[in-house]
Amino acid sequence: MATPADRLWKNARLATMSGAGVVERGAVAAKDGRIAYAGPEAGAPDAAEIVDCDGRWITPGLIDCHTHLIHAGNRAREFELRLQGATYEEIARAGGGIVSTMQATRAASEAELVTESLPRLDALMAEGVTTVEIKSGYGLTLDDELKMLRAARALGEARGVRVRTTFLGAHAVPPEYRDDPEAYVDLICGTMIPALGGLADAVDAYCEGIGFSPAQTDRIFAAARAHGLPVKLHAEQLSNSQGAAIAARHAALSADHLEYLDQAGVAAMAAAGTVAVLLPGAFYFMRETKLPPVEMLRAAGVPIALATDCNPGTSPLTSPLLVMNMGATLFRLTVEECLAGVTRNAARALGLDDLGTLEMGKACDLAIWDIESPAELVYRIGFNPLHARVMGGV
Ligand code: DI6
Ligand code: FE
Repeated sequence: MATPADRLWKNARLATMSGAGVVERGAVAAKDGRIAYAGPEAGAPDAAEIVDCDGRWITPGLIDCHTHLIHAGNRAREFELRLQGATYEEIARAGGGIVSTMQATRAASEAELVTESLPRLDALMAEGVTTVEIKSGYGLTLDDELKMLRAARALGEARGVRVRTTFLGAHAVPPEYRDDPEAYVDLICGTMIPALGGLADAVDAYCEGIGFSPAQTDRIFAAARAHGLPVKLHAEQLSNSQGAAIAARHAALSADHLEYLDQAGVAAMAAAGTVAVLLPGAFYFMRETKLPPVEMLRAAGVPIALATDCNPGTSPLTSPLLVMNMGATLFRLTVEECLAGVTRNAARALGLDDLGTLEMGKACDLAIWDIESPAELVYRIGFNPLHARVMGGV
């Protein structure tokens, strides 16, 4: 018999999210932080410590693959203005929107950003999140962007959660460059990206009428790739700018939002292996009516992920369970698709192939649930059946 595992969770039902599907009466074993076994209990190894799950379900720890978790202040006032009829674009063009959060974020210290953002991280973790992507993009100067990225890393250390950071200097043109956006793109490409020095795991851009043009996005992505960084894109959210095709051309990990994505964009993503990250919280909060082309994505075999897009302007949302419910209710995704969206496909959207399924060799990040079937995770609204969360086998 091989050396015993460190810990064994037995008497569980497994949603492996791998080819193995569901395992009734299953067990998961951890050794040195990795999954040493996931399968029928009958074949499980010995372990130093045994946890009886009393028939509960185990899924991979949830992964929120698109957030703007780090920011200062909130935009409740802007929300009220929108309730009175103002549009998101009008507010942005009048100096509100992303720029108002930028001002608050520039004024905050790194420690203040951590303190303000921790309750949002705690809300995600309370629903089983073990990995979270966090973008910069509310600093828009080199120093303030680096401050955000350091705060994101510090947040992960404070809670022992896996954090992947994304540099989103191309979130908005800051006011000081309003008359010369190209000069700001030069700054991103020539100064900011070269200075990231390991603080960012990927580069993102907001390709939109009120953001950056396809040509500017292309330039930013070329600079990112030249520095060895993978890219992701906010694409086709408010209009079709053909951003997904640019993302695909740069072998993007993901293109996100995608309500206005067309067949050519879908085909480009399929060919490049780019994940479609759908963000139903933003769709809901913006009262969008144009649905992302789910049927086309399915037909082309593009993997679909789901994320909170937690941000103060368009998706002040910190519940991956509600995201799954919205994915099903608003976008008509199946239960299996919703679960894959916050596990296996979310891992892919971050380029993390050692997470997202219950398979030997993957990191032992688990969520253990008080439910009778996985559909309950998607079906309920505002109810949290998490029993326990396991990070790296602990
Ligand atoms: N993600 C974003 O980055 C923007 N919209 C979205 O869905 C805007 C975020 C903001 O308004 O602060
Ligand atoms: Fe976003």
